[in-house]
Amino acid sequence: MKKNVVALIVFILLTGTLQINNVKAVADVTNPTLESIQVDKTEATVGDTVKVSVKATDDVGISRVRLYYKTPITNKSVYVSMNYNPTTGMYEGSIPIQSNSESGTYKVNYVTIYDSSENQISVWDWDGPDNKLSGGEFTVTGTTEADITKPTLESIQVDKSKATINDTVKVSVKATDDVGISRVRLYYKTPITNKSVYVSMNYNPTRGMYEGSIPIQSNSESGTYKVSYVTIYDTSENQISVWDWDDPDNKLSGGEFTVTGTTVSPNYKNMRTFTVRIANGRIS
Ligand SMILES: [Ca+2]
Ligand SMILES: [Ca+2]
Repeated sequence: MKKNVVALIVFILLTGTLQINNVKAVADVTNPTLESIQVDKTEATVGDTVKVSVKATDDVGISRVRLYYKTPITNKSVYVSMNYNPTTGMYEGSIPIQSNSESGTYKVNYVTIYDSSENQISVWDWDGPDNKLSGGEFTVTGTTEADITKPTLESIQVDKSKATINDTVKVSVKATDDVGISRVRLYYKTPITNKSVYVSMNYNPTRGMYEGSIPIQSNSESGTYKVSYVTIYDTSENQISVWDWDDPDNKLSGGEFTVTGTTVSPNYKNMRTFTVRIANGRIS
């Protein structure tokens, strides 16, 4: 019994010492280096796959590489998943060219390289001409079905312009796109404290509109709620935002509604808040 305890203590001491030495031995404070980026073809068309390879070095070891391209027309950032190929000693990714891929020259937007201690280095396309990213360029031709047109906000409407406690205001957004809308994000601004409130919007196929609900509760701020901004995305991640301060056609005003009868009136602004602390069942 006693022997076992001694053995355990010796074990703990030994492993503790070993761990400390181990940490000291592998402390890695040096960032990795990007050596080069290359593609297996500089011209591509529908049905091709462009293989991109990143060579990186580190004093200890590379753990992963994150690579983003920029599309030639809409300048969207596109993530390319990179995996280590032990045969070539490089990180490799594939970019399939489809009929709806944008035509033109694809350039690397940025690459981030991590070593095994999470030290990292990022190289950006604006880092200058010697940034080593140009090796990743390739040009796509012969694709004609890319969606490069942003969606349009047609209108916003509410089912009631006046509301009180226990009402639910239903807000509807009509949006169009040459291909298709994927989602709508809508934010209201509260009348007193000007807080931005997100309203979840879901597509109603019967009405062809995105719809959301705003329940009015006793503690809702009273006054006029206005749309702060709406962002509409198409199925190719093209997006348009309409803001309350940049709405020349006054399309957001259709979303306005006024709340009365709730306890949070304009005087609420002037109320003081304080915290009551309860300890051992007594207010302290
Ligand atoms: Ca390192
Ligand atoms: Ca579109």
